[in-house]
Amino acid sequence: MATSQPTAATAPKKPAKASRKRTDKKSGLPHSSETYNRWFREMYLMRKFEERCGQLYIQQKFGGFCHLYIGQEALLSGMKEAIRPTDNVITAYRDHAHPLVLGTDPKFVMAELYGKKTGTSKGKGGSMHMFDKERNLFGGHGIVGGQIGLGAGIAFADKYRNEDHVTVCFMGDGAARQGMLHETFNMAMTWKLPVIFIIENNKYAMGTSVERTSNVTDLETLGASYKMPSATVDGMSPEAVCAAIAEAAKRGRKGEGPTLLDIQTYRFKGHSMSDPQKYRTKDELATYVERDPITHVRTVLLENKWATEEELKKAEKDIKAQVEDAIKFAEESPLPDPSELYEDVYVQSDYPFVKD
Ligand SMILES: Cc1ncc(C[n+]2csc(CCOP(=O)(O)OP(=O)(O)O)c2C)c(N)n1
Ligand SMILES: [Mg+2]
Repeated sequence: MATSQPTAATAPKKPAKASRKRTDKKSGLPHSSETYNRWFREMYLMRKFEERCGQLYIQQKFGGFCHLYIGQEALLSGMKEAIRPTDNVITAYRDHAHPLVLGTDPKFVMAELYGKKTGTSKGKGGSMHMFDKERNLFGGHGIVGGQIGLGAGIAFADKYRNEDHVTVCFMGDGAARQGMLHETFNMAMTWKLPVIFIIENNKYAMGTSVERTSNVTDLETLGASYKMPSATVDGMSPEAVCAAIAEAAKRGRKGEGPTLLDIQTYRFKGHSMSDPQKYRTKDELATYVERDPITHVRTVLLENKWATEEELKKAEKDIKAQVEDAIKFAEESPLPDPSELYEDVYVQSDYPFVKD
């Protein structure tokens, strides 16, 4: 753990804001114009940021890995609406969009991808290790399933300190097959930890489908052995995601323990940048692209006259400019000095096994 990054025990907490969830009486929709407008802008930012990342990676502007979130945005917008700024988030390596939705300036995320000193992990983490201490984002983890136990640990710290925060712990459908899940579920239920385990079920772990991974394809049932409240959720709908996470968060804050949500989504791009995608059909992809959450939210805004076409076009233009500014910032930022190589690796500055 880097010295500049939080441990669960030291992370500063901002005061909780009141929940913003409101039903819009006139339209009958579960959220207000304000929320749909914010969802549109958030999801559009995630999408454009990731599209540019894909292009920049191909141009070899930055190296390492690059796993894009395109198609899965409704999960994060739904989550953001359901939780408080004081809650914690931890995820795997498909993590560029998580800081964006939590409010990290895109330029710091882009700088991290470029390995620059101004990046969220001072350029030493790269694509798979986005952190933001102020926003309680605990990474960005490259070991599949590694963050499952860490997420429960963060929740344990909050429970120990009598905080009413919850931890949202994301994992892929592939990660859900790791042994770590079972050990963690067992203790999280035994100790009734305030953690929401979310399977970002995009149907594939690299090129391996859920069906090829196990006899049990209904991932919600993984909670059953531990009597963990579990549900399957439509991940192309920010409304459904928000409702499920809000309910889980309520339970967590009341001391009733963890929840498992199998949130069914789809990634529109390959696993990473070098993926010929022979394991899926174009038709399958098309059925999910038809349900693009950005198109859905755009339609809601226009149909309810909560935004005009011109306003949305203007928002799109502004967001594209914001992403270009982030790229410029990343390109113009300095690389970390080689002398910093061993800094921020361990909290203990004189950790004996690193320096000569
Ligand atoms: C412990 C471990 N095993 C294998 C890998 C290689 N690997 C990287 S991503 C991945 C697939 C994980 O898929 P999933 O959990 O569904 O997440 P997604 O990429 O779909 O978001 C694998 C096997 C790894 N990083 N860590
Ligand atoms: Mg997956």
